[in-house]
Amino acid sequence: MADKTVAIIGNPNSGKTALFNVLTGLNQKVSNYPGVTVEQVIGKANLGVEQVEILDLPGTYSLVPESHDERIVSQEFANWALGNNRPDCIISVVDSTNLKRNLYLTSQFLDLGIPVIVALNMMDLARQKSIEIDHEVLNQHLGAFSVIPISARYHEGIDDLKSSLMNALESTSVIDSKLMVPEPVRDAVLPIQDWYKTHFGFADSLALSLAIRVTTSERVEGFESPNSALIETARSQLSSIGFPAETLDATLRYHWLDQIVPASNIPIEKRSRSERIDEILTHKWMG
Ligand SMILES: Nc1nc2c(ncn2[C@@H]2O[C@H](COP(=O)(O)OP(=O)(O)OP(=O)(O)O)[C@@H](O)[C@H]2O)c(=O)[nH]1
Ligand SMILES: [Mg+2]
Repeated sequence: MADKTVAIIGNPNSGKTALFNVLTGLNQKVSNYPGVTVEQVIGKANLGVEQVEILDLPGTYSLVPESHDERIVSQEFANWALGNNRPDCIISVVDSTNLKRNLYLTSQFLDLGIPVIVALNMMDLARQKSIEIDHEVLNQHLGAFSVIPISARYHEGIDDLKSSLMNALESTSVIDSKLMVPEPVRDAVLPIQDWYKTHFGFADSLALSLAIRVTTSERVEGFESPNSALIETARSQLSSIGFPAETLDATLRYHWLDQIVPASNIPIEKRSRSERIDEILTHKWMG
């Protein structure tokens, strides 16, 4: 049987390569500045009985590329959407101390219909900053395959991540995006969503995601786009209801994340006594 493939994606400097090294036993360069990984790197990991191919990708904040290494990621997004080299699972590595910003890219990958495991990385730093995330509550809203707190640097949560990965690789459940899109916006982009569905045979979520992106940017990296008249009609319909098309994708995704990220924060008074003591100790002596 062919190897299964797992792709690691995320913002620059979120710890993707650190996790890749933990999973594969390789020693790719890890460093504390963005843009360290500039090509994709492949390694193998042993997950119980299975050998899995792991792909480490350059970091990016968005799918609108501003550099060569960012273009690699947006090109892969397009390839995977079109069914080329589609990974069996995506691990989205996020910096837990900067959750909302990091989940923006995650949310775009959630629309592909591939199981996504969100690795809440840098939990060691989050603890020091008294950031507590209820990962189960977060995932009820996010709709990923799972959300697993880890620290790639200190090898925390890696067993949980691996066992979730094994489950994801066996999973056949259908994944639907939970992104909140107001009805008038849905109506405005519906003809474009339909175009993506008939043209490429895409599922609803992916077609909607691309319709939103193409209406925002007028062009989506790696895909043929619908004709400009169709896009122009959607844009003027949006502006007539007060939605600026130029920022549509970011506005919708950040609005959604603004609702769901605070809902997953555990307020300090709700934490257990031992957690609170832990925090005091961390503050006082570990700084
Ligand atoms: N404290 C802490 N630091 C981490 C953790 N994971 C990674 N780092 C550090 O974060 C920095 C970035 O790690 P990389 O693995 O190079 O990040 P990357 O996402 O591959 O970065 P790019 O390839 O540039 O996109 C390094 O200094 C790592 O040591 C973690 O769990 N905790
Ligand atoms: Mg890297």
